[in-house]
Amino acid sequence: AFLLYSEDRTDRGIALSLQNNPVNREARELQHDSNLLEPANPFKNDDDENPKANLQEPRKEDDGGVLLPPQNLPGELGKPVVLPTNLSAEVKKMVDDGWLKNAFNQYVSDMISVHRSLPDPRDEWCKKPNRYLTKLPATSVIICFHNEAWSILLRTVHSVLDRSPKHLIKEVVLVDDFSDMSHLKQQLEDYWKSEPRVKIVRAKKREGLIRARLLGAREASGPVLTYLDSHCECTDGWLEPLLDRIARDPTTVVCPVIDVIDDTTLEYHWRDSSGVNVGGFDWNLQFNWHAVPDKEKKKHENSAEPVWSPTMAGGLFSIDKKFFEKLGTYDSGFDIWGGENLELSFKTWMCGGTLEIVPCSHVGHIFRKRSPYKWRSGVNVLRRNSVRLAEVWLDEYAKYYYQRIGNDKGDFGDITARRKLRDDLNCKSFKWYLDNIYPELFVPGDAVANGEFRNLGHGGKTCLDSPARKSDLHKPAGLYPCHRQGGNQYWMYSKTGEIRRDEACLDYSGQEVILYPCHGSKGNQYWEYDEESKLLRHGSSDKCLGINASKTKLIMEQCNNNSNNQRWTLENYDS
Ligand code: UD2
Ligand code: MN
Repeated sequence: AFLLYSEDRTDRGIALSLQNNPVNREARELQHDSNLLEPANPFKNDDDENPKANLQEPRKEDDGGVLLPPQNLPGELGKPVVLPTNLSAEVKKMVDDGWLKNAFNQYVSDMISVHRSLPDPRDEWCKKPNRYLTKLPATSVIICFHNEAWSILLRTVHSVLDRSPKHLIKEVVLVDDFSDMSHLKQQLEDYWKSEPRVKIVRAKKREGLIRARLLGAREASGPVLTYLDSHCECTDGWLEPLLDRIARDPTTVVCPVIDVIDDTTLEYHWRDSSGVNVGGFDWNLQFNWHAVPDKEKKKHENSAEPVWSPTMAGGLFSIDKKFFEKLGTYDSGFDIWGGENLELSFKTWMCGGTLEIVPCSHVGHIFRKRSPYKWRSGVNVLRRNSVRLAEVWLDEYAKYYYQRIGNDKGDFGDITARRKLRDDLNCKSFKWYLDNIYPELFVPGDAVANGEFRNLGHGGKTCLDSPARKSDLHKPAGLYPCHRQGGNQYWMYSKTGEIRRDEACLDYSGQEVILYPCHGSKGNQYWEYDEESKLLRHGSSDKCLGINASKTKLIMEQCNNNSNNQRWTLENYDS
């Protein structure tokens, strides 16, 4: 739940049309089917071991069961693998094809051992004797995949088996969400034939990750469920600190720190516990990361201790199976991707549990910049999931999400069973959750105005417009013809004089009018709105906000009561 994947992103459109091109399909299948096409080793040196050999079978173990990968192989110790720039046309095509299919560098992954070594990112605090209970519950590890790359999927599973105490892994359940890549069929079964702990479950139709996870849960026999994405790597000692929290209190839901595996080089990046983040969300119902709030920091002596988190990212967590069932698992009406992480987060807190990030546990994940697989056509899946979430869990706060989507809820299906679940569990209100678990969140109801901010100059059809994503911070805020659909034109005017959306505030320091992280100390982010004159006067410069004649740019000018291009209407203004 990191990126807002829109289903009609042009880059994905291109990817799909290329994939459907018979020539590409053939090349792809050749590669998957039989590994007939050896990826030519771009570092080719006749003495080198063929990198593809690493993918075929597990490495030999010495007597102590310790894996001994030669340190000079690509990617060992989580080091980056950088392809040379002078690739042959044939190799370049394979590299491009890998990107197209997976949205990460599959070619590089194929060069790296599926048992590669990783750095140990743990704080010394984590390794203290008796840090964890000696008797821990075993877990079923559930990994769902839809058309995952071979080497990435195997590395995920091997990292679990290689780096967990044997008795703590009840089984690894691989749930195939109706993939059509041929390497995920018989070849996958054959590969795990001699590993009784790995079970493969197949969905009979494309279910999406949420129902696929539920399918996995039904097959799981361990008292604890641990979910991972299919492109992860677990580091040393990742499991015990998670299970320890659940052993102490089965209503605790725990997430490891999610380290970044670089999508291009597969480098394993990690930070020490002082850089731990917790999860939040915005009123688009999108997940985001935050520094640990001071109030939470004060509760701990060491930064490696588990911290409370308002939400989870979604993919990587452990939960007591009975508690998961008590909470009604996931809403099985959620399709394909998204929203389920907030559903589980909200109900964990609201229905008597605790959600934690455990800094002693590190698992890497490849964050992709686009979604490589097909979604459903004709419905906005993510919106539908989010509306179901809002209808069931957000109470009177649901309207703030609806404002962001132009109040267009669409067909969200039947939610009576989910509402009943919430009633039966006697869960606390969303207001309680916001007041107690996520007081840092800016609530639009505290704003004096919310909706479109329309300029009355040059025809009066221009609105303040900007995506205001993290990547837009520090950049000029934009303008666009008003469209009345919320989204990038949904703004709030706060009681303290900010013009903001989520964490982004309109800010002027003498140059351009930009978006900047809200700092709450007025100054360059202070705007005084006068309902009579409709001027927005800026605090520190005493100038007024206007637009240029071509309606393309925000400008700051000497305030002028008679100038329509400095006049604004703020929707739902209520002083
Ligand atoms: C994040 C989560 C992911 C999930 C998602 C939706 C992390 C690291 N990742 O996005 O787990 O919670 O947010 O909120 O927290 N898959 C299927 N069937 C599908 C689509 C996906 O089985 O129809 C699998 C996919 O192969 C992968 C997992 O579900 O293993 C998550 O999908 P993703 O990697 O595209 O999601 P991600 O990491 O962007
Ligand atoms: Mn993922």
